[in-house]
Amino acid sequence: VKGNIPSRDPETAHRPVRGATVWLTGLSGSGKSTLAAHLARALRGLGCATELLDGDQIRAAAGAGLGFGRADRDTHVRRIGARCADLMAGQGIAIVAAISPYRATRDECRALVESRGAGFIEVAMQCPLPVLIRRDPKGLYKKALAGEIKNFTGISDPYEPPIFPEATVDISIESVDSALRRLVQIVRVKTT
Ligand code: ADX
Repeated sequence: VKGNIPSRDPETAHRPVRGATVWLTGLSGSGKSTLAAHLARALRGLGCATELLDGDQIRAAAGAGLGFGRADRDTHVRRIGARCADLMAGQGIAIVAAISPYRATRDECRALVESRGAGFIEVAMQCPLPVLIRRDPKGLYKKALAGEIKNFTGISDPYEPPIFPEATVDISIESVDSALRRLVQIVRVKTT
């Protein structure tokens, strides 16, 4: 990302004076990817240079290298954090959608991004587990509960929620549009 693409409308143009990372963390199916994609589109519309980093897609693109044990998840999450930090040099906005289950590893990423003078907006995606199990669009919870997938986050592997997230979103009680509006506002505040 090289600088920001200015919007043509000065009323809506939002040129960040510093970068920010919006880090969506939460269980599989909690709405991270959907909200991240909407947020990326909204911020680009406001003239912000925005990069979307989706854990699922990065894993697929990087090949079959990393699994779901703690060490591999940490390596994966640290790589994402390093990419975010790089993007902060150009006042970019990085949007991350990754389970990123370990608090200490997320905090490392926060420290790295903040050390570049950029903002870190941790968003706790907090859909209740029974709702995730009922919806289960990929059928993964069913398999995990049957023991067919080992180390599945929230079922047979830990998830450590943020203690002081900048925002909390529960898509079982809030529309994507409403959450999106809140997040855009937080990004505005954190980048000016
Ligand atoms: S992270 O824990 O390393 O941050 P990431 O967000 O990149 O996870 O990828 C999670 C996705 O991988 C889930 O949405 C799900 O589709 C898939 N997946 C496959 N196995 C597991 C597992 N054991 N635990 C969690 N997610 C899994």
